[in-house]
Amino acid sequence: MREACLLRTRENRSMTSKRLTRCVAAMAFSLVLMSTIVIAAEEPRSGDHRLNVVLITADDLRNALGCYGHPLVRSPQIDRLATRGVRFDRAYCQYPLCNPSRTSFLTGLRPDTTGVTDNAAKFRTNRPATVTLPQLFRKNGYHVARVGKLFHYGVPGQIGTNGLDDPESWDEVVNPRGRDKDDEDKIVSIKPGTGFGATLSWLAADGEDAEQTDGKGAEAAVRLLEQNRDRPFFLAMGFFRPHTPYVAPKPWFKLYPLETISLVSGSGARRDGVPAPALTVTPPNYGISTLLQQQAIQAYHASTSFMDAQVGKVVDAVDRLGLSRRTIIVFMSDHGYQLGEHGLWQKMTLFEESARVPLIIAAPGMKGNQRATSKVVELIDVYPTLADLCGLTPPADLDGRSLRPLLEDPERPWNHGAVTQVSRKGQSDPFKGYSVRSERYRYTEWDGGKRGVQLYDHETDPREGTNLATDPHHAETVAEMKRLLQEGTRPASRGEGLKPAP
Ligand SMILES: [Ca+2]
Repeated sequence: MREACLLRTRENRSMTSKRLTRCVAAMAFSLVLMSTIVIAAEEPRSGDHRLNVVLITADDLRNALGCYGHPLVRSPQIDRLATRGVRFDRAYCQYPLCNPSRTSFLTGLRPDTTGVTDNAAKFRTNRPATVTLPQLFRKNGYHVARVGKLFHYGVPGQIGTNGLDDPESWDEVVNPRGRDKDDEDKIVSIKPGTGFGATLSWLAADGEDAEQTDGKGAEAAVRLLEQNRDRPFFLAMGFFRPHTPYVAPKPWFKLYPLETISLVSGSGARRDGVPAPALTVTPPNYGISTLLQQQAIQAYHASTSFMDAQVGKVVDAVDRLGLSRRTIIVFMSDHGYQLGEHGLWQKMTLFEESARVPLIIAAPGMKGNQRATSKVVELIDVYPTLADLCGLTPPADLDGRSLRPLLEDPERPWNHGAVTQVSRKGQSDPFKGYSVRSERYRYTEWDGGKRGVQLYDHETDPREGTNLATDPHHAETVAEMKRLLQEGTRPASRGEGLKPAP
């Protein structure tokens, strides 16, 4: 009996040992298989080793993100992307409005070069032979796809349509349309009867993220990534949040209790010393109540966090599919946004909040990855940067420059300015405003200076509360910033480099 028991015990041990051996062998086989799959995914089927590109854009997103130091905003997905690439802390749009800005960064040309300075013009009318950023990749054999808003479409009116799209730029397009379109009758607006896109309006929506237009867009982008292609790809994913109306599913609003939202005060609220063309909202804050302003900011942040979660779905898919080692991921906005600074809201100003944009470039193997740079860059630099990183030759007349040197060394000297411009269309005498940013100063001229000049010292006055333009102590700085503005607005001068900026 005892022997039988021992025998069984030995048998059991033997069985256990055999099972263990088989189990270990199976695990080892699985690991080999998994690593083979990962390697297979990392290696392009075609043997074409050029890098892929995932270009993710947000709409009307200012630098109100966790990775840019915002005390309230929750943006864990974009923050995560920032920790693996280079975060640009002084990146600026060329025009704080959808169509002019998008046309500019997708062509690599300044608005004065494209001739597009409103939301109706088409760049091919003026420059039919333009090769856009995605088109350059098409011409070089990439599969080039767009999901959502890259070239301009009106929000919310043209959601789900091509809008002002450029068919020559893409092999494949997806125009997502979600329940946000069907819920428009529930939207709250501070100015009922006005288009939702042009005023402050919002909705804490019923339903799930995946039902929203941007949720459907993220899913479409993931599906495109999952199509294992035999050639490198360029995928542009254009989210349109947090553009007005600020619509996001209800749980995102709960992240921002109204009592935690403070309004702009102190130097950031000042309007004295500001030229009239700079003040786009009169009366200040549209004259609406503190509560309505808080609700608008709550909804803007909620829309941002919702959009951030959709960004995470796309980035997760790149990682899950084993594409990260050979895929560049860019995250950026088309322009910034005012949330009450100087009593101003939305866009079309030349203050810092409207001109500045988030920009993150995560390119495999860059020495500067996981760091930030305080050097001044422009959205027109994205086109030559992506061409450079992928070994493509861009058109010779681009207005921007490759940011590769900063991706390799975020601290290197980089004495360039960033120019942002707007048009003011009066009934009879339209004129322009130009603003240039150096690492320290912002300088703005309205109608060549005839209708006002602004100078702000960001070292001492980051809220742009004190206009120093007419202060004789700053005459030298004004002269230097004028020179920087002239350098920056001269067509196709950008490749030559500028003199050291102040
Ligand atoms: Ca926009």
